[in-house]
Amino acid sequence: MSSKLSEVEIVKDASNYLRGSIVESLGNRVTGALNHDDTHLIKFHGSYQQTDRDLDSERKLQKLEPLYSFMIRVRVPGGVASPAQWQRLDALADAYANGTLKLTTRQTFQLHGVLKRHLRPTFQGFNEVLMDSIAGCGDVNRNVMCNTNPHESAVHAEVYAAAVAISAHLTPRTTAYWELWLNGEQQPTAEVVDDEPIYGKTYLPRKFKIALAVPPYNDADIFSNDIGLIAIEENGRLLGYNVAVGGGLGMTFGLPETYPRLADLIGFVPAADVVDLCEKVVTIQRDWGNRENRKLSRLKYTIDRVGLPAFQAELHQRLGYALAPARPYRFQTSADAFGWSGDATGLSHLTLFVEGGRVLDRPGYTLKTALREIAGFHTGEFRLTGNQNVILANIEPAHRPRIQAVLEAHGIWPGTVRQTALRQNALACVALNTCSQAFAEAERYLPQLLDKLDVVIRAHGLADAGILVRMTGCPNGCARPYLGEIGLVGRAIGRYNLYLGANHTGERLNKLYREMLDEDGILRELTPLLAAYAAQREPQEAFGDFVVRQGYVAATTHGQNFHA
Ligand code: SRM
Ligand code: SF4
Repeated sequence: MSSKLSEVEIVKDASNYLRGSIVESLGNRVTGALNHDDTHLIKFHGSYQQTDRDLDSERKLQKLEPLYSFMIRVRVPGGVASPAQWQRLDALADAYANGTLKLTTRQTFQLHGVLKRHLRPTFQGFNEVLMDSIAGCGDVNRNVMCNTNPHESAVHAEVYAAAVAISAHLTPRTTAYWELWLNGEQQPTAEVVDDEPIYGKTYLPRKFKIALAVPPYNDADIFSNDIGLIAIEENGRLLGYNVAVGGGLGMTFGLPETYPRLADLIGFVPAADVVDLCEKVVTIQRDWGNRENRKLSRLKYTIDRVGLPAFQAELHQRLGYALAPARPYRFQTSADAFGWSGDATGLSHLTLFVEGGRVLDRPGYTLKTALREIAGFHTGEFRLTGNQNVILANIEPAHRPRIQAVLEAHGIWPGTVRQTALRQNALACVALNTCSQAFAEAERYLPQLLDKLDVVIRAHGLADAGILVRMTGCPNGCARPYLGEIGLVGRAIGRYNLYLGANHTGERLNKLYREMLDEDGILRELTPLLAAYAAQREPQEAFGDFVVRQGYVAATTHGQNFHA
């Protein structure tokens, strides 16, 4: 093998299909950590080794090793969980994690703070309710996202089924997960047949993401994915999907060759061929992606390196046909619609705002307990949105008043549906204290900043203006900040870059407006802009479009001019 390959490539190659020395790592009682190489491999099993960064320096002073624990990310295609699954995750969070459930920006659950010795019982707990965390993280296809309301129409249901089928088709075939986590102390098999027909033994060069949307809703933010699929329907019948490739948001400060990029629309695929289309794109990235520099290994860089026409030609060759031209479509919003809704079948749905996606109990606001109680009698599903919220879906008529009463008793109703639209649409990534990449706070800080921004918003009569605010603790982009009409990206503790001018539908990236702002600076910069927006906007004009029209920032037309 070439010595230029990145370290992770060498670890994958030697791992015996993701087994490595994980059994030995788990058996080592001297440390709460895994062997170094296993920290790469465990990602493919849906888990990250982390430390409690709030305690790192104190423990160092005391000459203790960092407080190691694990984040685990479940695989929930399309974000649909049964009440039994919700109850189980709720219980696992209490038994083995930090007592909270984190709803992520890719429609799934994370547990944080799981100690090494509790990994197996946690994985086993998932398994008992038919869940797993395979490919939650790692260089494989991740949780497949999809519009949140499959029961809105037959088309939604078909698109959700496609999300599940794509997820199943692209899930790694190795049996390592079952051996390591579900068979107790049993040693992994020594000999393994090559059972990764799609990925091969070194899997992909990098993470890979797929999302599907049914216009006019783009709540899955499909253009930030390696593959984005837009359902095209005619007279209530699903015809197929417009295909977009090469989206991804991560970048590194000081490295302009890294940039967020939205996926390019390359054609239309009939519904029956969508799984095969995804496989073919994945295999091109497997074969052509950069395996030397992980900063440049996402599909977006592969496409920009070879050129879109060359990529399309290869895809058409692997498919055996050329994609038809993309069909017309229109997105209206990438936000969630909060509160009650009903459908033709007489069932109701309730979209609840979950600040920062964190399901927890606070004094006077016991969301976690309320949702656990609801899971005890609800006969529909819990549907996670890509905006870190939850929909109680398919509620029987008799359960509607009961659910509302539970929410009132726990201080959730009506507060969470009557926030400013700014707060309801806001996204913040996890950041501190668990994320190793964070330069600044996000989830723990954004609510306080919003308290102050809400004052400005209300003063200008903008309480119902659903401006998209997105904050992250670093430039990796986990809360999709470059698709925020207001994007705040952490540079250092208490300091953020301010980006403006994405549109409201997830179809235009924003642009850097100011750097290294502290809280006063953020409020100082945003207050006059919000005042101008309130006074001078055109009817229906979104904030992101307004700041571009007024020339505060230039429109970003492609990832390659994001830094311009
Ligand atoms: Fe992310 C890495 C959290 C969605 C781009 N992301 C991480 C890690 C694992 C940090 C690390 O590498 O050590 C974070 C764990 C923090 C923690 O303590 O939980 C983390 N990412 C998250 C979540 C939980 C944010 C949230 O608050 O909801 C989201 C989990 C999604 C899921 O369920 O699978 C999450 N991450 C995203 C998204 C948004 C999306 O996919 O729609 C992005 C931008 C889109 C993209 O992939 O380009 C994203 N995460 C990244 C990157 C940058 C990737 C790149 O191409 O440069 C990293 C760093 C990396 O991969 O090296 C990263
Ligand atoms: Fe961590 Fe950065 Fe992702 Fe936030 S954006 S969760 S700080 S990697």
